[in-house]
Amino acid sequence: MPDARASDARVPELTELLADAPTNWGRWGPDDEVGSLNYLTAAQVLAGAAQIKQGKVFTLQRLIGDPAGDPLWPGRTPAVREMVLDESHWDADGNGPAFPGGLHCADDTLCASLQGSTQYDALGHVWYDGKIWNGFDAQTTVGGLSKASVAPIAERGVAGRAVLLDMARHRGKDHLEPHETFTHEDLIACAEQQGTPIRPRDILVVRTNHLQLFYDKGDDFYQGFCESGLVYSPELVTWFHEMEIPNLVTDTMANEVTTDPNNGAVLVLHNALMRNLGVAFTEICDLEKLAADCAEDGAYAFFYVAAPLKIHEATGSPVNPVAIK
Ligand code: UVW
Repeated sequence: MPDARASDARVPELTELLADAPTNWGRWGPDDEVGSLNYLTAAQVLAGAAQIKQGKVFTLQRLIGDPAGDPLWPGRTPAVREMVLDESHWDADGNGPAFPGGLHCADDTLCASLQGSTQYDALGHVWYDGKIWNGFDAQTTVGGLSKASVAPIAERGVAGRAVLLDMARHRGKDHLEPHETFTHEDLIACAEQQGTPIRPRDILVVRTNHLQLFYDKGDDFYQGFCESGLVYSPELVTWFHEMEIPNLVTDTMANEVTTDPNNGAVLVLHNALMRNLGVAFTEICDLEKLAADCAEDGAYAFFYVAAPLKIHEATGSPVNPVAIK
């Protein structure tokens, strides 16, 4: 689990820390469940499609059930896929169904944490002070998210212009280190160094390659667990708000530094950006092939398309986002 702060200073409640933070509650009506994805208008879809110049396609999902391991937030368990029907059913025991014509087939099931793979978070996934996105009562999460589940995001789909922000290359590193943070100003500097400034309503796709440490270190990865990532400041939240960022996509489990080094609170940006502004979060992406290609051809903007699964009242859903250049 996230490590305690070295200092014994009091950790502020999110209600205090975010007391003056902006929200988009009510902006798209009292019933809205997709938040800042509303910024992805037809004009943004066309702006995204206009980035397609070479016909290159990159899928951004990590393999579920990877023999190398599935990177999971502490306390979550890996997906279990089980065969329920295969050729063995027609071997010695002869239990396979006898289809007219002699058809044989394979079937299986998947038992998986919906937050445990490359995923979209539902806007109702996190909260404080008894309210989730758009001011819905936190009681609406009991027994399933009757408000702001992942299903409305799945129903809508996500398509727009995206820009890759390769923070690892920008810092001259193979991967960012535990606890390592960056700000919106670092994102802007990274984009400028790459030659592709961030535009309003861009989907931000941020590469840290931090999870390389999961594959390199095994269980030691979880010692003093604190992922690298964006760190909260009021200025960062204002920048996301003014830039009307619809979707934050990263290659880490939580899209932000786990424990804020400035105040000791955990997952502050989940609340400031997702709960308050309605920014969609896409986590645990594999950005390695896309990033290598961007470094080679210098084209960091692309068409981004994703649709999580339509799962009733779910807190999140696996997804395989696609980047097209
Ligand atoms: C938690 O649920 C703690 O985080 P995430 O949204 O990163 O899965």
